Amino acid sequence: MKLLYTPRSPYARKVRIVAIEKGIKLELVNEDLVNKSPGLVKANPLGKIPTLILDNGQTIFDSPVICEYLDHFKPKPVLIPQGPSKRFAVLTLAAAADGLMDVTVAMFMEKVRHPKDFNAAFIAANEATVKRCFVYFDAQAAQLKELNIASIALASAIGYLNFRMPQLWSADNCPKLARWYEEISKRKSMQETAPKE
Ligand SMILES: N[C@@H](CCC(=O)N[C@@H](CS)C(=O)NCC(=O)O)C(=O)O
Repeated sequence: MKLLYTPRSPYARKVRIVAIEKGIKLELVNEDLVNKSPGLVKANPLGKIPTLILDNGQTIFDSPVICEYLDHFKPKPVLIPQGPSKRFAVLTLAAAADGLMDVTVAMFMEKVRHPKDFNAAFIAANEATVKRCFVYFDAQAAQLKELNIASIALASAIGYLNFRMPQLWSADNCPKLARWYEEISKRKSMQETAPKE
């Protein structure tokens, strides 16, 4: 299985952590997102990473679908619970973590595109969302103790925020979340996938 990715992407990091935790070997293909390769746009018309290419040529995207595929491909350890009440609680937390990635990427891209005259109201609204997310996740810290798709997605999202905008990460309003993040960051799968340019 080939994973088209970049070493910076929090979405791809989530997939890589899932694969490592399950002992699934992925062939990593580092993509250029400015000059997209024919292989990437052929596999995924959106030209986005992560995109998974199976050995039979079938392609799978986006990151939640790839994670679901990997959980199906190698069921142990279970990272997406089956029982409905737990499943939808975990998937909702994972969706919030994916949303935190979206907000952080959007702010970063706004500042890359307009370094001198970025939209300050847009940045302020998104920073407020980040702060609300910290409070939301702090209140759910007990749910994050289990390793599953929600804890993996959130660790990837906070890792990306720390990589791009470390000034926004503060334990002040989310002490339980900060302690949890420190602990999960010690995992081998987290250390092997730390974002880099
Ligand atoms: N919802 C998608 C988001 C993926 C995404 O936005 N990836 C970014 C890189 S972090 C990308 O491919 N950007 C290139 C582009 O949009 O042209 C997922 O979860 O996989």
